[in-house]
Amino acid sequence: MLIKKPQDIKSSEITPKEIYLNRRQFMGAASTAALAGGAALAGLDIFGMPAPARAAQKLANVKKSSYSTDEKQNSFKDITTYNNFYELGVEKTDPAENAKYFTPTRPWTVAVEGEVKKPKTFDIEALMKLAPLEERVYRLRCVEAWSMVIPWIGFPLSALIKQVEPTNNAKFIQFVTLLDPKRLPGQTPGIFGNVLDWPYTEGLRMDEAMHPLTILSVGLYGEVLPVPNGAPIRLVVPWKYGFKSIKSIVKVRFVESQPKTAWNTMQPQEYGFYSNVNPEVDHPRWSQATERRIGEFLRRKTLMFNGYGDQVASLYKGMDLKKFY
Ligand SMILES: Nc1nc2c(c(=O)[nH]1)N[C@H]1C(S)=C(S)[C@@H](COP(=O)(O)O)O[C@H]1N2
Ligand SMILES: [Mo]
Repeated sequence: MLIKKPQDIKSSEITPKEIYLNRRQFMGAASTAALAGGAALAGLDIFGMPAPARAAQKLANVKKSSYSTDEKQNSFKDITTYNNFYELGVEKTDPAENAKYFTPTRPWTVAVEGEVKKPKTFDIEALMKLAPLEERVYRLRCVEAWSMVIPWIGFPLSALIKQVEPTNNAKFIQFVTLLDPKRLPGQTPGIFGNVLDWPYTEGLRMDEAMHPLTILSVGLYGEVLPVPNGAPIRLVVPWKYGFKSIKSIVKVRFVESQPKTAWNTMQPQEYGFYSNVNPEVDHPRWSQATERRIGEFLRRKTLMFNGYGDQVASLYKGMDLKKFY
């Protein structure tokens, strides 16, 4: 019997067959989208300038954070060309290749609504001034058993939460990615067999959302957030599997009961709501005991809560983490 090592698992085996998209179909949808949108064909970048003329947009006044790891950081190239962003294709290199269809990502707004006293739609530029921007060098552990170290730039999600004043009924927060099949061709009906229920959604319990490690990221490596990483704003929750860290957010909804999330809706027995990194709870189809750090040869042991246990274990005291995976 052939026993596959985790590094040999192809994304086509991890991804349910139904959503493993046909590249030709995707490209067909993408070029239709480009014709409709025009921007990609015109070669415009995120700020509407011709792409070749643009120097990377640097973010000023970014302070260092004591929450950062001093582990070796992955390269900008690794971080921006090895991605999961199914709206732009399922192969790791697809989001970088197809970023042009989603460009420009400004203007952009995020609607904050639901169980809050002060619902408000924030412009991306206002969000970036809500709190001092910090560099947070975090480990990211994907459920596919690989990991990276990424120097995010962002601010605590708690800063946004405080602005809108949640009511006593707010127990969870749901996050929603932009739905726009013209710019995110992976959302084109039929292409993914409609298995992932677009738009991509994720959720956190209120105490997880308020935790100081939880950030909204608007940049990395000193620059505005690249498209493959979820421009212009995405969630980062470092002790949970990567899929919790939802990209290109347009809606933040405060709710009373545990919200629907995209992966949990598709495969509840494989992707729980909590999705805490836990080497003791294997994915039904592969082990979570070890991981491959992108750029390294030897595998490492996966750490409980991705190594953030000292900071977050208390959030789950008394919970059976085999049941609430
Ligand atoms: N909207 C959206 N968000 C998403 C995904 C996606 O497909 N769509 N993939 C998730 C997964 S599986 C991972 S591992 C991380 C990857 O983040 P990165 O590409 O910035 O490393 O994004 C998460 N956020
Ligand atoms: Mo992932």
